[in-house]
Amino acid sequence: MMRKIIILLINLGLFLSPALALSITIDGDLSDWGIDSADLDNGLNHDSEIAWIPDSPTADWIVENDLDEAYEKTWEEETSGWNFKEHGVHIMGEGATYIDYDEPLLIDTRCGTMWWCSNPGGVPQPSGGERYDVEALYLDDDERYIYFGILLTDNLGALGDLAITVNGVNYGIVIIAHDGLANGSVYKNPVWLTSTWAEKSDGSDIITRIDHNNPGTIVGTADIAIEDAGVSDNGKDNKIIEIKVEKTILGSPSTGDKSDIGYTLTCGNDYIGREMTYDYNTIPEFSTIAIPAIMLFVIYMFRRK
Ligand SMILES: [Ca+2]
Ligand SMILES: [Ca+2]
Ligand SMILES: [Ca+2]
Ligand SMILES: [Ca+2]
Repeated sequence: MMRKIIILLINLGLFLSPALALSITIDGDLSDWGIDSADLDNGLNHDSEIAWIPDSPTADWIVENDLDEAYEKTWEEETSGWNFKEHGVHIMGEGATYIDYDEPLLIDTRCGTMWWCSNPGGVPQPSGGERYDVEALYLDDDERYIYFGILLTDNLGALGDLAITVNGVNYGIVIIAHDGLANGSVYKNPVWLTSTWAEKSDGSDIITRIDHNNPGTIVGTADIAIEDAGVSDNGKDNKIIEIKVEKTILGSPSTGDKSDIGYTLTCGNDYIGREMTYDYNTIPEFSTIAIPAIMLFVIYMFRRK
């Protein structure tokens, strides 16, 4: 009898333990994604494409460092003029497979297509120069968590919030505390602030931060670390933002479900985003496992009598 109870408890314990967990530590370092500081230097300053490839075959990612080679110049804040800027790697992939990515233009909404507009055809990203460059976004999941890694120029005063749409439901994660919203807070159905000067090339809004007056419903807290990347490019130091959030907070997406992920600074001078695919089913809540297990145990004890 006692032996059978122990076997039952061991089986329950095995069932509860995550079979597939990524070994990612939220410490503001992307070495555990397979991208160390030497890779970052090669990727940012020597235009290496392979330097950006993460270890995990299920990681979805996008890199858009500096100016896309399709464009000759972008608006530089420091000179208040249209200047040539370094061209950089523009690719997106899953695991080690990747394709070229064309970074779209921004539309300057202050002037539309008027002749005096800063650029009637659109403004290449990052508008304002390297100071606003958001360079890479990495996404991955295991059975319990979703993980995010973002590389960008050190611009802590202007960090936006992370937008995630899971199966049609929108969530926002507060990246750095602002306007009474605590960092790490996850809100469901928030109203978003938008760029005051630009929109996307398809005319849609560039969303920046959760509107603290209409943040939606708080549904949980994410782990966030923001640290120096240890590398600079075009004379500006870079930061890494690393985030981990429980899938149950985001509606428990299943294998094959998709999410739109987007990130930008408060100005919207450079947005980064892509669709990610979930590769693992979410581990159910404890109660959904424990209750059937307890019922089985009760039935077992009843039949012994
Ligand atoms: Ca890490
Ligand atoms: Ca850059
Ligand atoms: Ca940079
Ligand atoms: Ca961009």
